[in-house]
Amino acid sequence: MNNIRFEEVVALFKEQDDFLILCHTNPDEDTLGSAFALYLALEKLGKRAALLCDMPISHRSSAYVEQDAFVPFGEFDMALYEGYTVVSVDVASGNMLGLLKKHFENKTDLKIDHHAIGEDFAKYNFTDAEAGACGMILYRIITALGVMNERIASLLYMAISADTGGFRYSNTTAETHRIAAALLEAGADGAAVNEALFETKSKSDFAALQLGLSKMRYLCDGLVSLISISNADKEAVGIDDRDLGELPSIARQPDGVLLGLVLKQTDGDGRRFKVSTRSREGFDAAALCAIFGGGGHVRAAGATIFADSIAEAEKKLLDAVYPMIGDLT
Ligand SMILES: [Mn+2]
Repeated sequence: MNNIRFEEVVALFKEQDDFLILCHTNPDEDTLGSAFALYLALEKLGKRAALLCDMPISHRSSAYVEQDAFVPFGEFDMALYEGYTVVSVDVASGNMLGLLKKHFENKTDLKIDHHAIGEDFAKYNFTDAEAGACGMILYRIITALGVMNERIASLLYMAISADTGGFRYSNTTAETHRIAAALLEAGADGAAVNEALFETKSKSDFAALQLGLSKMRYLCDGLVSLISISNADKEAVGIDDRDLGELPSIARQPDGVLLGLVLKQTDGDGRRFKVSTRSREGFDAAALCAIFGGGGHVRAAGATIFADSIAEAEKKLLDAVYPMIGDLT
């Protein structure tokens, strides 16, 4: 553990001049909103900042986050960022860095995160597991730096609203609402952010939804629901992994379901299966995912399972699920 205090985090941003900000792979609106808000805040302070992610930004964030502000990953040259202070946001582990892992695992200076379970891959770690979103931590840092504005406020509101499911999930606390209120007072366009996040879907989102619902099965007397999606399934309807982000919360929605599971084959050699979980009170999704070396939060977690077929990946997953469900019934 190499935790640093909040004051030291703020001092680091004041003292250093050049920053490289890292997002997690499969970027969601929390990592993107936090990173882009920090980028704008550092620019306002007269610092040099660069953004890096191994994948394009999510379409839900595209009204607020500029793809063009990111260093194109294919052109990334480590030599150009010598001496930069490397800061990761919303990244719990080296694996969450995705393709950035080979450059930055153990070469990140500061990790800013809110996942309860994670790895110390950075020189300094500032993790607040009480925060429902990394955006809440960035709100505190940017406020302390004195550079909040309307645009940054909307980005942080987006980060927080996304990770709390529009302030509906159990990670939503009084503090979440206090920070959201402060962001609205600072000029965040809350209604527009929430419309973009929750009331607007692309055609690909609907194709993913149709596919997901057609694949959903109930297990364990309806306590568990499972959506399994192969690469061939995705190809058949012309969608990719970025379109599937809503399915885990859909899997948890049926009344009586304690654990919603989405198992998807990911691109590459076809042996990697990503499991995304959402649970209701009484089931620890992070503990389930830890069995496979993954992690996350009690109600939302993820892991990667290696298998030769989707049937084998399902079996490995369910062999871990059944005893945990059995302990509850
Ligand atoms: Mn997050």
